[in-house]
Amino acid sequence: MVHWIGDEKQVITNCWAKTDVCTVGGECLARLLIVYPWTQRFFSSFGNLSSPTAICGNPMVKAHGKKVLTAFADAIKNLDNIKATFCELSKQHCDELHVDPENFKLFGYQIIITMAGHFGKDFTPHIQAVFNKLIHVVAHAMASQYH
Ligand code: HEG
Repeated sequence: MVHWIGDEKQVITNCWAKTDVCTVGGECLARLLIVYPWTQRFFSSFGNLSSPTAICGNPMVKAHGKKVLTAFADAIKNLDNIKATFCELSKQHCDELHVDPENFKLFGYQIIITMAGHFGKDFTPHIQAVFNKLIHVVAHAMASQYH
């Protein structure tokens, strides 16, 4: 189980309270699809992903990014129970969606980059370190039911 130390839980909840899941979610998924174009293969039903402009303006990308970040928000509400929180989603991503678990980390990095952009200098190295820990815990939980 993950050990949260010092002010880590506080840092996460404070920062998340100022995060607009809708905007940040869309930007994270768009960045994933642009920076790591091979991830587009999972979203062939999402319509036009032919250029960065198309991806950023695609309403299905925005909606799905919001959905993923909303699931992330569930992790933040259950910081001591992240593995159990993602048990079913992990099974689904393994058995039905066949998403390589490496992609969970790549998505997490986009969360950090997007938050850094939104918060600017308020996104201190300490806050970045705490979120880096969180995204690795989530990626680990999302991979926990793979076989
Ligand atoms: Mg996944 C569906 C969460 C990373 C590809 N993802 C979903 C759903 C949730 C979710 C909540 C909806 C499930 C449902 O409606 O039953 N995803 C989730 C989390 C994370 C993640 C919390 C990472 C940390 N997903 C992820 C990555 C990819 C991916 C990295 C691919 C590169 N997810 C994926 C696909 C679907 C979902 C293809 C189905 C989309 C659809 O058909 O609507």
